[in-house]
Amino acid sequence: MTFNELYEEQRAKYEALVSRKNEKTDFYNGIFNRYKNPVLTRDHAPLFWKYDLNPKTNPFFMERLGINAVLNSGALYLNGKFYLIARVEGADRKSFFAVAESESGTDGFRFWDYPVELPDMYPEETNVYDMRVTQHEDGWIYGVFCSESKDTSSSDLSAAVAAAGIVRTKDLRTWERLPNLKTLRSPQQRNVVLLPEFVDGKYAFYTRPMDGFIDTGSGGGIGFGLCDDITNAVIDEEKITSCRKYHMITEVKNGAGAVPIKTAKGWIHIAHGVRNTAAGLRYVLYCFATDLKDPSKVIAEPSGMFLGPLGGERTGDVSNVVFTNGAAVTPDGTVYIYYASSDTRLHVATTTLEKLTDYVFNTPRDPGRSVDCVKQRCGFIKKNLEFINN
Ligand code: M1P
Repeated sequence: MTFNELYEEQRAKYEALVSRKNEKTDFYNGIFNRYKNPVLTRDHAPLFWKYDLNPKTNPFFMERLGINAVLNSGALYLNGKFYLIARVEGADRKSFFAVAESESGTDGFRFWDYPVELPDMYPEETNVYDMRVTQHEDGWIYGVFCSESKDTSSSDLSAAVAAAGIVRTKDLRTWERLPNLKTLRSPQQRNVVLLPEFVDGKYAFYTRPMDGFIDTGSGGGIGFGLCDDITNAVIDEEKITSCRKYHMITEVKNGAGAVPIKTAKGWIHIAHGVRNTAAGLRYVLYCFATDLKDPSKVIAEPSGMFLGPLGGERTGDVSNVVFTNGAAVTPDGTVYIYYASSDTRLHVATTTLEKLTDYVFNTPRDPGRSVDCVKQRCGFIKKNLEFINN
C-alpha cells in the first residue's frame, strides 16, 4: 500500500470511531446507566499526534510518537457543550492533558488539535495527571492535578513525590500556573479537589494526606482544608471527612473524585475506595455527601461501592480499577459521570440529580460487620416479603 493509502485507511478508521453513536447497555441497578462504548480511548488521539504525515520523513507511515492510554478526565458542561480534560499517556509513560469536546456527552468526543501546554514552573516535575476541573464562584476555572517528581532523598529509582499542582483558565486554552498546594501537616498529596464555593470566605480543598507516594500510611482518608490565597495556597489543618476503615471498600486508601455536586441536601461526592486482594489493589467508586454549611462533615455514606469494574473494564494496564475525577451536570439535572477503567480508557455513566440524591441519602450505611450486615439484609427481606404478601 502507498503512504497515502495507509493514511486514508487509518483516517477512515479514526473517523468511524469518533463519529460512532453510543447507546446504553442493558445493565440495570436503577441508580445509573452504563454505555456500550468508551467515550475516549487511545485510538481517539488524532493521527497527527502520532504519525509524521510527511512521506519523505516517514516513508513507512510509522507511528513516531505513540499514545498508550486515555483515562482519568476532568469534566465540564459549558455553554451547551461537554468538555473533558483527559489524562493522555504517551507510549513514553509521560501523561499530559488534552481537551476533548462533544455535543452529546456520551459520544462524538474529539480532541482539540493541541494538548494543553502547562507553564513549566517546577523543573523537577516529571509527570502530571488526573486533573479535577472546578468552575469556581470567583470566576476562574481551576485545574488541580497530581504533580509528580522523583524523590531525590531515596536511592530507589522508582521513589516519587506527589503534590497538588494548580492552574487556572477562563477558556481552557490559556492556562496560568499557580504554585503547588502546600499542606503543612502532610508530606504528599494526590486526588486533591477544589470546591466550587468559598467556605468562610476561603478556598476549600478536599485533600488526600499521604505519608508516601503509594501508601497513604497514617493518612486517615479524604481530608478537608481551607486556604486564604489560592495564588499561594497553604493548608495547615486537614480534617478527615470520609474515613478509611478496616474491611470496607476504602481499607487501603480512598480519594476524592469528581468535583462535588451541589444538591439541596448536601454536596454529593463520587470518590474512589481501594482494597487489597491476592490479585493486587482493587479500585471502585463510592459516594458520600457532606454538609452544605460545613463541607468537612459527612452526612450520608451509602454502604459499599457505587460502581465497580465490570466485564471488559476489569482488564487493562492496571487491571481491576475504576477511577473518576470528573462529572458534568446539565441544566435538566442529568449527571454524566466519566470514569476510566483499568487505567486504559474512559467511559461514561449517566444518572440524574434526583436519583443520585435518593441513592446517597436513602441507601443504608455499611454496618461494618458480617453479623450486622446479615441482620440489615434480613430486616430488608422481611419488609419486602411482608409488603409483597399483603
Ligand atoms: O492506578 C489506579 C490509580 O492510582 C492512583 O490513585 P491513588 O492515588 O488513589 O492510588 C492514581 O495514580 C490514578 O491515576 C490511578 O488511576
